Amino acid sequence: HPERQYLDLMRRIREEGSERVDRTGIGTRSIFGTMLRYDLSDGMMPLITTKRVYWKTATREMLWFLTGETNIRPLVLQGVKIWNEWPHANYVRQTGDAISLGDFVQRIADDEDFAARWGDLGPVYGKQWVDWPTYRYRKDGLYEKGEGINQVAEVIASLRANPGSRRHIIEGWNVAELDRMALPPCHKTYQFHVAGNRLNCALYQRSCDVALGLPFNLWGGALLTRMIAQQVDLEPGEFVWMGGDTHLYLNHEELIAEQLGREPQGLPRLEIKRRPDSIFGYRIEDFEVHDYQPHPPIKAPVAV
Ligand code: UFP
Repeated sequence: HPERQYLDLMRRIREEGSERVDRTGIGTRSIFGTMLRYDLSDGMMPLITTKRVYWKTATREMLWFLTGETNIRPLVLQGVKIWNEWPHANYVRQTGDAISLGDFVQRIADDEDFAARWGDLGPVYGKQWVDWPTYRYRKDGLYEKGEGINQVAEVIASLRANPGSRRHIIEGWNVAELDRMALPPCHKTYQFHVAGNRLNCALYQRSCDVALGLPFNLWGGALLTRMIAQQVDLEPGEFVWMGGDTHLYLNHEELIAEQLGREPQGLPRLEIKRRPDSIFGYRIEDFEVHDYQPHPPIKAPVAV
């Protein structure tokens, strides 16, 4: 079963990973340099079955990236909570107001001005993917803002025009803007590769929370590959995931023990029910997952 790779990675980090003090102060066990490979043919997806993964939430996040949006408000209004901790922590730190996470999120939903001021994550994925900033240098040595680059649209154009290229890349790591991002991109580089009539994708993730983050990142990467394949009229090929610092948080032990005691079940498949005119035209209703009967969800705290 393809999910064995994920469980084996989890087990290996738990047994062989070196213990490290990390930015969050929680501590991790970590291995540097890891790889997982998934065949995406026949609709197959790297959707974890040993716990329920909220694939619709991850899909909404991916569609939100593609809009170029970096404010959490559109996610909040759809009930997607995954980015809430960061703006909340920032708000509490900057204002000293000890508002609860729940009340903060409610205010983001109710108050548009408040959301504009406190709900933005800075120039994270969406901004870099579809509107990477450029600068035009003038004769006087100063520079002015140029037109933003839509990397996603450009990769689609290059896959169509020049499939054999080795330069089909979407990059999130904008060095000049890292200091303004709530979280520097984790899934930072996507490279696409055409082999015959198939589209392969490699994702490089610099930092990976294997228990909570990776199930989402695997789904997201494979989903992006499926959408792009559909747009450029190729069959989905292989999805290769590569991790830099690949870790388990020390406070995830209960989740890990529970999950490693479970058996993968079934081969979930993704059906995309419509082919929009562009990569930016997908809606949540376009996606349906078949044969997904996962084990129950497992809750664990996210490290902020
Ligand atoms: N993380 C993921 N996947 C993501 C995401 C975050 O695994 O998509 F946004 C985890 C990795 C790490 C933390 O545990 O969040 C980011 O912290 P740092 O920037 O210090 O690597």
